[in-house]
Amino acid sequence: PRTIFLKDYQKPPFLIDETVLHFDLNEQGATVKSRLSVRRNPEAELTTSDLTLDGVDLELVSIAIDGVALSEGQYAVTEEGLKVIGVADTFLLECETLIKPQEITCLEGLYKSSSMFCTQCEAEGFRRITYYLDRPDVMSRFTTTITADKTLYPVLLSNGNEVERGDLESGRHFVRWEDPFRKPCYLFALVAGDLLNIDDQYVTASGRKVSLRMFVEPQNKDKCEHALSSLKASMKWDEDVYGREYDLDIFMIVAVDDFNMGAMENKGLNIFNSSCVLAKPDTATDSTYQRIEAIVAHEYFHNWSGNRVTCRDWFQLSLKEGFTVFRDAEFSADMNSRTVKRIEDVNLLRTAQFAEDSGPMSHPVRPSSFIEISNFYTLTIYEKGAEVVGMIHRLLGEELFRKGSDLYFERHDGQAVTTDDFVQAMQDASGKDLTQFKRWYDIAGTPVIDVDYQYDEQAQLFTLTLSQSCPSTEGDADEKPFHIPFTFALLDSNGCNIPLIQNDDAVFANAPTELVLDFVETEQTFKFQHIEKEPVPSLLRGFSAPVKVKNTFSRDQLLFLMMNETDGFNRWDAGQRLSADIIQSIAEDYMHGRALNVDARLVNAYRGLLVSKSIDKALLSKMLMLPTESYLIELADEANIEAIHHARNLVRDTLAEKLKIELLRCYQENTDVGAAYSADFNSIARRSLKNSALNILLSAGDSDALVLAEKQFVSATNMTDESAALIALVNSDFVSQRESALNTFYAKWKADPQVVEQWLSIQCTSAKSGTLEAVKRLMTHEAFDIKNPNKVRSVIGAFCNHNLINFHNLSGEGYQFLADNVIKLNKLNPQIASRLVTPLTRGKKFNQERQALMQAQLHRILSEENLSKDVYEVVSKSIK
Ligand code: B3K
Ligand code: ZN
Repeated sequence: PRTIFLKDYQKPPFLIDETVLHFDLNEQGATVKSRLSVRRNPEAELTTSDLTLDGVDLELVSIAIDGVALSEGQYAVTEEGLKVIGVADTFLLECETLIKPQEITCLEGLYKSSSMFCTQCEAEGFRRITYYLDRPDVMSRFTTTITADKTLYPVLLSNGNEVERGDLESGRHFVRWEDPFRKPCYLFALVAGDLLNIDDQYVTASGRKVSLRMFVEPQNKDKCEHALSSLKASMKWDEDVYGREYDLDIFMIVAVDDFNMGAMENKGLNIFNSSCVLAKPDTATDSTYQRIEAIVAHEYFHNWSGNRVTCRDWFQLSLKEGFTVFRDAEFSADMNSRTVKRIEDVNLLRTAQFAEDSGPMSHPVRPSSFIEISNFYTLTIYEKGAEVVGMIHRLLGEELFRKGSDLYFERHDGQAVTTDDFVQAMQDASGKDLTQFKRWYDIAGTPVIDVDYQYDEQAQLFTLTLSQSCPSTEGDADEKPFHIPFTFALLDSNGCNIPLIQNDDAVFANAPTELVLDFVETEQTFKFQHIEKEPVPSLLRGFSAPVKVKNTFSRDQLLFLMMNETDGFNRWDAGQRLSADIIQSIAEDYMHGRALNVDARLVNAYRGLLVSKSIDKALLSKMLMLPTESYLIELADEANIEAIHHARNLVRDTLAEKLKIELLRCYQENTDVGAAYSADFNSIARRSLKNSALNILLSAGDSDALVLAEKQFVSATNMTDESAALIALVNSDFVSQRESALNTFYAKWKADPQVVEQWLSIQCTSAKSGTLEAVKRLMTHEAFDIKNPNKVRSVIGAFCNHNLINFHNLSGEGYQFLADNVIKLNKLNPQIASRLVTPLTRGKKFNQERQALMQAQLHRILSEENLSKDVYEVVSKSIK
């Protein structure tokens, strides 16, 4: 396989002004006719007499230029596409190709998902539909006509506005769509099926009426309300916060069961994975409600950040993804608890993105090379990319950031641009020099910050010294520092913020109590004057940069921060650091066969939280959760999974035993009987609190909790409570109760794929039951289908990523199981196979023995014949 480099980028030699497509959909296959108005690109660096188009798995039926069929010798068909030899400066190219949507299992291009046709073109799927310049910097106006059997496919959709429809012979019909906006082909979409539409409307700020239309299979018609209300909220928010209005008369959302990722922002026709858009209270959990709100917003926001202004090439992917994740995170923060949203995002970043950043596939936010672009839809591009935009936001402040985004959209509307263009607009609008900041886009790896501080009582001076390093640039002579916004405060012994005076000129009364420090040197000192008593520093508030801060706090300081910190994120983080520190020392003792004790200070701190009348419930619901095993592994140099698992469980069981009364009270106080379901963040927090309390108690084998869980399981009126009770039972030692609950649940919900996915993953993530045998048995269950990515994720993905104690079993069977399935999926769906392989590439965190077992499986995969580019890239880069 060939590596593609950013440095080799060249402008397209040809442009396509108009794209006219005609689809004939049939049960045997589909015929695609294209009419492309091609012209030589006057700006191209390279002039060539031949036109080379991309095309994969296409059967060419006919080809003509300006109405004249080409003869042999005038064109050549290759594995990768089509070459038309010796073309003029402008011409009309007509092609007819035959494709087989029914046979596509990779879910790219035009494929069938149950009884409907749908498409997925990003990144390079359009070349599986017809011959084309399949690159984002070729933007064209699309007109699409679809013909199909009218009974089987009454609904025929594509991008833009419907302009014509009519009946044809032999029970067929057609619909024609015109998209007035030029777009790259990765934003093309087509859907055909027997679907119901649920309609709504939105009036834009300037008074234009937009029809909102959701298309679903008939059985899902009562699962659309939440997505539609999230959509309207997103449309309003983008007007209020970014001044961006929607630009077509109709916005459509389609739900599809077989989909490789969450959703796709095709112009005017977003296609969603059913699990990321369909919800009603009795089938979807709170976290699904919130995920849907975030993804609907994300795809909608792409209409500006991605579609109106798109990427020049796929190395710039984070231009649209990082920015759009930043936008959807801000939206969710505004709709819900800002602190909780930040906690969830940072948790993901610190466990999964940090692991990626130090793993074999580590890459910068703007990668400089790839083999398969599908492998780069990563946490680094998305989440770290969003952090990088968030840092610009922090450095510029709300107002200048908005000026910057206005300039960016205005300057580049209708263009395909780079991350440099984005930063330039931010710099030009704000006057803030972002030259050094750009390093965040180019360097992989997570910077580490060492914090040192001193208090001089006599001089009333507090001195903070920060130093930074980045593992990926170690030993690099040109190593330059990052520009890091470091949000900082000082707390007095009552937990109050102290005014921060950096030089004597500052007017005392107006001194800020929180500062975003511009940390730009390798080592840099900041001084704060008139500090009367020794303070406790509050570091990297709100996680103001995606870095690791070396822990400098004692347990007592962490306890103080856990109870008094005024920054909600840091307060939660202090609790996480304290719990992690305690779990780590228990794990050490466990490994050395010493007696195990849980530091009583942690129990007392939890008691304090549980009885506190003042703490915000949303924050408390997060503070009650111990650091995950994945995070504890990420914190370790060499992780001993048995010790971590054992130590964490011991802490949890101790809390259950010592705080039984408080936990039961928490359960009761947060249980509503007979109240209607609401997905507002306060109700969500209360359900989360109650269910955490139940889970802690039942995991420790408490029999009162068993009674509560069984009662909740049968009487729950929403899926959050029903599945939480099931999870608690499944993770308990009450074997007969757990089996009966699982059977009852399946019998009740087997017709609902979204609920069945939950049923599968609850079993596969149970540390108790999650033996590999149970997982393998589930793969032969009627509910499982290896061709459906959601089922694969719920079973294989859930087990390998979230059942660590069983996956990492020293027999090596977990690793072998994963490799077997990667090999199987490599043929069916390379994108899913390559994503699944990740846990096998994380060997670095484990001892030699486990590393050797993982490497053996990677070698086994690599020796497979016909390995896809996707799997090849990940596995070959992971082999030592
Ligand atoms: N842009 C799509 C992701 C496409 C993934 C292609 N392998 C969804 C999103 O980020 O909004
Ligand atoms: Zn996106």
